[in-house]
Amino acid sequence: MTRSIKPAAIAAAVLAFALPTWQAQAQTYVFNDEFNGAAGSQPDPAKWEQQTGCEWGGGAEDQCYTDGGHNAKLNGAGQLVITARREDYNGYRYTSARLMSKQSHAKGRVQVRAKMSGWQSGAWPAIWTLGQPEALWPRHGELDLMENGLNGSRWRPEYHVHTETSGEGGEYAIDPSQWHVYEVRWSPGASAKASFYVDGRLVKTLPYAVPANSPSTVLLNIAVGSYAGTPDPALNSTMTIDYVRVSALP
Ligand SMILES: [Ca+2]
Repeated sequence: MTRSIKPAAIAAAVLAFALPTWQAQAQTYVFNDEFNGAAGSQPDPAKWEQQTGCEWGGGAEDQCYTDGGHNAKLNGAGQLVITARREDYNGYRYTSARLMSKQSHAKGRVQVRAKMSGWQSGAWPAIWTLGQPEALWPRHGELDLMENGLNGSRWRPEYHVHTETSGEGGEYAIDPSQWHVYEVRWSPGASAKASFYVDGRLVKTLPYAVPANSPSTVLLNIAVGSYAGTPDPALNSTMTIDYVRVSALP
């Protein structure tokens, strides 16, 4: 017997083919920064909190984070540049910057186009999200779209999830000193998952079990030392970011 197909099903199938969900929604962002602005200007204060201070990673990290355009500024070519460098500052030997988005989102898709300068010991650049409230970490989750510098003598960009039950992750097979789009799509809940992409290519889907109310902020920073090793005495490491775009998931 031949199975009949209802016209409505055909129409739905054609529509789904004609309008891939992600392409159809790609133009609408719930949060984004293209980093357009004058060379030397600061990141938009309406969008980013510049987190400052010198006691990070339980005191294991070697940087002070500054604001005021000292270590994070626009380059006038539509990009944000974060620089970690050797510099005496408040009794510390390195300065850097850490930006956290002022908006948080309970689910969605984060895309960040970025590139890094060459590997140096002690440089720990990261593009990530943090489930709020942060004080309960890792209960509300962390998603590392790109974390680098944790593996010794060369760049090996990685992705990870961090929850109460998982710290899984892996490596991207790419050269992070070239431009790449790092992406994660996630939703909350006990059986939720997070999918990591690079340049639009699915790399891995991992469990991401966090409470339903775990809105995530986006973070951009270069830490120094700690898990990234003894800092290079001449450290001067940059992460250049073309855009941060957050889209809603259906
Ligand atoms: Ca841009």
